[in-house]
Amino acid sequence: MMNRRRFLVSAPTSLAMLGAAAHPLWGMGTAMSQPLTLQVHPGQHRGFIPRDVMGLSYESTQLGEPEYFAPSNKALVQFLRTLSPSGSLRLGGNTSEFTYFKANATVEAPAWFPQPTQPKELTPITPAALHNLRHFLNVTGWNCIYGLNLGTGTPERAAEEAAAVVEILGSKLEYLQIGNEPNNYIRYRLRSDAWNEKVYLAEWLSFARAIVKRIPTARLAGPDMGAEAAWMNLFASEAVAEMKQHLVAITDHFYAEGPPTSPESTMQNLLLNPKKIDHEINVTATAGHHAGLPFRMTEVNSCYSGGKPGVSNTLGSALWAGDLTLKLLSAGFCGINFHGGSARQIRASLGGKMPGDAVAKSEADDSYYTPIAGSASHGYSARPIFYGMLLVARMAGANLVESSFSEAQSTITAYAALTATGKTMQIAIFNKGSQATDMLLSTGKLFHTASVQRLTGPALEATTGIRFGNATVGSDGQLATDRAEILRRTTASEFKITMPPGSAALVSIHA
Ligand code: BDP
Repeated sequence: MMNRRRFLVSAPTSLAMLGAAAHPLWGMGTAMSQPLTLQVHPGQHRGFIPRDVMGLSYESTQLGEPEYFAPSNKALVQFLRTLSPSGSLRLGGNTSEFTYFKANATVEAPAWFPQPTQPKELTPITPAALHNLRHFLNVTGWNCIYGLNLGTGTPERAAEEAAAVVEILGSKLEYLQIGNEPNNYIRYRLRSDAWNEKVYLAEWLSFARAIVKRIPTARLAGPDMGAEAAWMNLFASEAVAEMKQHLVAITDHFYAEGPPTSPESTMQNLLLNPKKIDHEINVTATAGHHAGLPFRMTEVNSCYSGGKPGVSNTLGSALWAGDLTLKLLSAGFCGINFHGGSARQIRASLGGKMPGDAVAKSEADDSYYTPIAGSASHGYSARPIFYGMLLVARMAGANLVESSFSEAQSTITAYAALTATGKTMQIAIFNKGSQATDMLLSTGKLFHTASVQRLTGPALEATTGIRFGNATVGSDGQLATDRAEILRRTTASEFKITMPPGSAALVSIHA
């Protein structure tokens, strides 16, 4: 008999305790002899999963094609609706710094002298594009996080654009942001070497003042950048101190790996090395708590610079995305926006190149990490990561509760939640390892039936053949429904499930 010592660590943090080096089993196929028990503690709340937890992030220059975020782009509308009836669409990215608001036909582009790596022209954003966006948000049921240009903009132009955005998007506007990843402005040749967090804060405040003077009800968030402690902390104290009535969230960006050409940007690191994300969570949660504001991951993906083929576009990325989202929620984040879009848009954000092309030895039409690939003319398709997002989106509106494994786990994570009525328990399980694992789900409550929707694919590296609930998302964006698999009840409160290697599951247990 194996010694089943009880490790009363909560399931989401158990992986964090073990670095990737502590994963000798990765790559082997041995089966566990003893079922692993997940004990759920339904009375111990861990946080709420907001209705708009799941989101997408696109480059602002996508608005330069006003027919993209428009109700006439019917398939795209359906992809978003399938993902969530109430998601969050964030517009921003590097290209937000190279746009201007063209209020009417007479408005000329501001004078612009591009540096070698910058777009040759600034992209106009018109009221027509904003009206289409509003209708697109209406028909999808989604809200919008809108990024204004700090990099090449002025407070006056930002205030004018903000006024139009507030008026046209109305209740569909979650909040405005000012600038994208300001900590990178020297690298992107948007500012001189004198740029630092203090100069940034002063500029951000000058834009914010112009915006709130024009729109006294404006809702703002920031700093919309990776969690560099000095920048985050300064923003969380100083920007919040002055803009208290207007600031509604602290926002973070995260790329797990990168660049795509690095031999270190691997599936194994993505799935099993928590060091980088743990640090990120710590910095952002500290800033969020200090500010007394919700915090959201407004731009995220598996590998920066457009993603890595063979990692960012695989089943592995789906498991990563689902697991990451629930890990963030467990740490107090209120939502997440996965970045994506066409290769054209992402190349424009990266100085004209997508380095993943060198890895793939071909030129892609879409970024490697995008959740939705394609275009209106060629048709859209769901990438594997879409399925991981879908799994967690199904938990929106539920309350996370504590859970713990009977033994510390390095490749398996699990997260439990109770729906608003308390009558259904949802358990998301991710097996990122290479061995099948038998699990007992001990719910701590009397339940009668349990069913499971599995997230599966041929292999962690598979880019096609991904299924959720034994169904696929079609080119029309619809997820064909299939009969859910029923789980066997072993006692009044315990169910048994086998988790195949490289798979995830959303278990729904009903009273
Ligand atoms: C982020 C930028 C975004 C890029 C992305 C990337 O905000 O515009 O597309 O990196 O490197 O930092 O893929």
